[in-house]
Amino acid sequence: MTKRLVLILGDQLSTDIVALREADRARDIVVMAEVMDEASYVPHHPKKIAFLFAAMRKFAAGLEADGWRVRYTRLDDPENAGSISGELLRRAEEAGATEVLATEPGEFRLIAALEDCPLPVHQFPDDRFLCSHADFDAWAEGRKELRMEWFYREMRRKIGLLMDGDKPEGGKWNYDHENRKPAPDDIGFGGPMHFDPDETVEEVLSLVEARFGGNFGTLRPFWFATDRGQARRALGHFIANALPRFGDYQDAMLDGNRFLYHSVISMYLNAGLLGWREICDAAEAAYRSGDAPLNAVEGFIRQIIGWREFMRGIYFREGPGYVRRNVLDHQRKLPDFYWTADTDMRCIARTVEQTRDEAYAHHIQRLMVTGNFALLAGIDPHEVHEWYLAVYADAYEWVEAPNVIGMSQFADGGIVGSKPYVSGGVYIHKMSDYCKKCSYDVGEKSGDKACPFNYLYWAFLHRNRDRFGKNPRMAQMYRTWARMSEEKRSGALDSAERFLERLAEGKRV
Ligand code: FAD
Ligand code: DLZ
Ligand code: SF4
Repeated sequence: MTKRLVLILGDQLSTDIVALREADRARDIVVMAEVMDEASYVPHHPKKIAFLFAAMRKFAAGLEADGWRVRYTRLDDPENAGSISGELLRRAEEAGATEVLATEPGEFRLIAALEDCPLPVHQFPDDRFLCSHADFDAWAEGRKELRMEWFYREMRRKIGLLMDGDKPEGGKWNYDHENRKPAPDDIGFGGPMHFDPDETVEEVLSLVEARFGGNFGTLRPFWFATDRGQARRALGHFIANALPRFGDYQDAMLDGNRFLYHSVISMYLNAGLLGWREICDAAEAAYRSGDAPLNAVEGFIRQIIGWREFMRGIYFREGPGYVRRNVLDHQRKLPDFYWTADTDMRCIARTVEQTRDEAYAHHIQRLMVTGNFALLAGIDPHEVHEWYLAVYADAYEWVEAPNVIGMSQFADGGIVGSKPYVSGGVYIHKMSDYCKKCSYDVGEKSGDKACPFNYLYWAFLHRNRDRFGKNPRMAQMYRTWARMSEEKRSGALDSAERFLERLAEGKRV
């Protein structure tokens, strides 16, 4: 009988993953490998690497306890071939195996590497998602515009989540008008559940410290869940303690609170420790039992069965060239302060600091602080993409790229969003308390003390007027710009030019 290898990647840590379902416990051999190729295609945050290696080791031990034969390669194994294909070849030779069962990876880079592997590799569609590639393509076919809201409604109907017969629960599909409140003075939630490192985690932390200590990011204290049991507890903690306020403060930011009412489960979900269904079921159950309001639960499940699935659909539909899109022709280098937090812009400094410490920032920090700045300043979107892919514990290209290239940088020309997510300082001021402690003045529109987001915003609109001037969703802003006095307009444009010159010269801003 043919001997086969079963490949399990670092973000495929689910016991019901298709490659395992297709395999035979009695004759096939599971291969898992910590390899330098995967650990260094971008300079990943040390917490991200430690999380994955620890979770991989525990998952492998679980499979062995379940009767699977597992060949697990640690990073420091002298025989380590350094790449996934190399490890497959080495293990195939060792075991006399002639083919490989795999679940399709979440990045084109690795899909291509498996296609090029000298062994035959069967890549099965990853069915841990609600929407398959074929279903997404069928939904997208013939539509002039792909909009998440329509896709989301389709997903709600498909699985009957938060439905009242064929109508949405409560009569409306979307309760966002009740959400998006500015940050409250205090947060009655102590943040995500922390887990003390056990022996496996400690061993991995020492390895990561030695091998990746120079990467951007603080490794310790390390508090992530690293197995399914812990991830389930982290989910339960969120549902019971934070979900009820999730909707209200979803878009808020606080200088002194890194997590607000966010779930901080994306790294567990994306690695396979949790599944979308159990998360959404738990949230819906909290609503049905009266423990969480509809605006919170609807807002939360929309992120998971709406945005997350939509982003994956876009990535696979658009293909490998997507990460190189740059329709606005932005060419500036990513400023050093994305790595050092060394900037007087308080909102950026605090977001980068927390990214460095936690490998986490919530959506609005990613979109309206670091993302917004990069777009306004005209940073090369590919550099922005590589930064996001490296620094967040939940980052894999299938979900990161549409968020960065599409939603945040508008580099895809409007596939993900119908208008660019740009704002001046006023939005950040409304949704956070960063501006209070900033050395820039959010109320000033030009000059050395003025908030850079303010004049960069007008300069962005001005230089892109041919592209966005006729966009009905931006008409109001162009009218405001047109109504400003000539003096105000040139003040903003001059300030933007001076700021961008200082940035290019590497001066502190
Ligand atoms: P919550 O706010 O509690 O939301 C619940 C869940 O919804 C998340 O865990 C996540 O699974 C899902 N979700 C929410 N928004 C999105 C979205 N836009 N796309 C996909 N899933 C979403 N998410 C990633 O998982 N990986 C990334 O690499 C990533 N990069 C991003 C880059 C940018 C520029 C932006 C604007 C967003 C990015 N996101 C990414 C989406 C979102 O910011 C994170 O999913 C979220 O911050 C994770 O924190 P949380 O678990 O506390 O989420
Ligand atoms: C992100 C990552 C890292 C840092 N290391 C490994 C690894 O050593 N071995 C592995 O199998 N997977 C790793 N991963 C996850 C892969 O990069 C991921 O499977 C692909 O990017 C596809 O999403
Ligand atoms: Fe950020 Fe401007 Fe507010 Fe400073 S004033 S925190 S730069 S938005």
